[in-house]
Amino acid sequence: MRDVKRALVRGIPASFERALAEHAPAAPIDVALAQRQHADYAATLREAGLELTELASDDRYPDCCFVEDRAVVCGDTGIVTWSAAPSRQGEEAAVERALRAALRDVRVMRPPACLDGGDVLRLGHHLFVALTDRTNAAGIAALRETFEPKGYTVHQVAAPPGLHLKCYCSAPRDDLVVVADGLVDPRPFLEAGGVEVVRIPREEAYAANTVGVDEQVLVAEGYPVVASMLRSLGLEVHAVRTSEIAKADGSLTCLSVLLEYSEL
Ligand code: CIR
Repeated sequence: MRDVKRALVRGIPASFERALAEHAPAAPIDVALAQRQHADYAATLREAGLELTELASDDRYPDCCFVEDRAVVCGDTGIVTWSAAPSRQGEEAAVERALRAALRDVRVMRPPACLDGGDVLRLGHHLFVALTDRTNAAGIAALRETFEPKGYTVHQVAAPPGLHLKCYCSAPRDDLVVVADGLVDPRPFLEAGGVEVVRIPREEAYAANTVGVDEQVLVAEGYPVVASMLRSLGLEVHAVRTSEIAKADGSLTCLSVLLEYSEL
């Protein structure tokens, strides 16, 4: 048995211009550019040392590339989640198949429970989850039922200012949380113990959403203060272009599910 570090990703569909967005973007989504940005993201994960499982995109689901929302995985256990957004219901089937091929224990959330993985921040054996328009109390209960018997603690935190909890915070390592100053209260994370909080300036809030792979971190391109703060912590920074992803309210964590487990 060996530890496998793998990421599940799913390509950008041709229908991506119809992806959900809280505000219509000033310029329409350039789908071909979004696909190139996604390919660069996947290549960066590979460069950082991850193996990838790449699911085919599905034009019936304009948001299917935001695969993070459809599963929460800890160790050899995963829960496939149900979306509160009708246009995203159905994305979960392909994610469930991929998880069943990879994990020992796969649960499936059923409506009325709903949850987006973007609302769950993991720090080691602590899972922080927010109640949002996409995550309800039954979804949080399903998260608890799945992971608490496996030694994880689920903490409910305050509702975030954006669509998801991780719009303005992320945990690139188990001992490090990046939060946008004034937008996310870091106290619950600190209470978990053994955690350092990096407060980034509000002007660069979008870049609080990072993906960490060991001592490397993916950061949205164009946020120099965040990049330099993370470099000064000794992390190797990879800047990733996200202009088209951002038009659909997406950022970096949304585009993958990270898997770390022992092979079956
Ligand atoms: C949505 O509204 O569901 C997508 N357009 C964006 C999802 C972003 N996901 C994430 O931050 N985890």
